Amino acid sequence: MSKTDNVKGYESKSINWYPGHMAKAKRMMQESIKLIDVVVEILDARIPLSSKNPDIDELAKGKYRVLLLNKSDMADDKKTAVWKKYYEDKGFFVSIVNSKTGAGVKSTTEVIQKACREKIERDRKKGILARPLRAMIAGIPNSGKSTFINSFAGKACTKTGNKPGVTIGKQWIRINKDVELLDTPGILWPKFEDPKTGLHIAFIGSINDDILYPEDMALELIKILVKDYPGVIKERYGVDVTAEIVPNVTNDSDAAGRDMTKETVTNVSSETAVKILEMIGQKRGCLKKGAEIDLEKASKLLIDDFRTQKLGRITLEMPE
Ligand SMILES: Nc1nc2c(ncn2[C@@H]2O[C@H](COP(=O)(O)OP(=O)(O)O)[C@@H](O)[C@H]2O)c(=O)[nH]1
Ligand SMILES: [Mg+2]
Repeated sequence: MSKTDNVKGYESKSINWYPGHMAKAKRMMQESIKLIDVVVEILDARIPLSSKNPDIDELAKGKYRVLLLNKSDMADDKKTAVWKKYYEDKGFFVSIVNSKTGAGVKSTTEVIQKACREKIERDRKKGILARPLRAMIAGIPNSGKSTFINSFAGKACTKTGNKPGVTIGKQWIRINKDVELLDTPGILWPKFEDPKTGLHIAFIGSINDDILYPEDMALELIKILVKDYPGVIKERYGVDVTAEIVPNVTNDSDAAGRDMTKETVTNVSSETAVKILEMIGQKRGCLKKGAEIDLEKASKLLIDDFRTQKLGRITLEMPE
């Protein structure tokens, strides 16, 4: 039995995550979408791919689209800039924000106006008096919808209340003379097409951890860290990752005798990841009775360190 066999598979637990209230949330969005000009989707800048729900492209057909790369304070600035460009190239209007401090939040008004400039122009030509643009915030759980709305609306905001004849039961928050927000954000459930999406979404706390095994999450995190942030594991845990990998490389050099260092480091095997996890566990004294390393405990420690930013600012995904 290989070491990886001890690590329970993702597949075995990937079934029951889908929440029953998904249909209701989707219905709410379908109803609300008729009332709005622009959908502002909030992404977690640490996972700009996994936190974006492709369903919304269908739901928001014909609407202007803004993407906010939120929690930018927790993500890697350079990578956030790459993602911004990536989505702009796809036609989205993109803004980098930190809803917690408010950085970049106010300027969302301008981004919304830019996204809606066709409509603004059209109305002006028709001589229609400009009314505030109507926006709906959408995003997966824990992406920061409530935090963003509170920051964007600020203290001075007033709920405009029901608009007779138009939006019975819907509350609007007047942000300023240019923008109104629907006060109920659209909740989208993450798409789980790739098993990695499930793991990445779990890292940011969008789904209940009980659904996944911490070992699976830790191994995925280790693979990413070794590949993209090689110094972090050494710095935090005193585990020299290269020492663990380079010997394999020397043995693994391909038939043509090429140096495989790069290939190996960009694609760490699960075996190696388990070895690194064990070393982290050892360094941190995560032991079971009989001095066996407690991989679950080590995994939780690593995940917790990621979530509390003890590993620094880390972006888990890059465009393909
Ligand atoms: N560091 C940081 N934390 C944030 C940011 N935005 C939201 N949060 C935190 O993320 C968690 C989820 O935010 P919340 O607004 O409740 O997400 P919602 O489920 O989409 O409404 C909370 O603990 C927030 O304090 C941000 O820009 N930076
Ligand atoms: Mg909320």
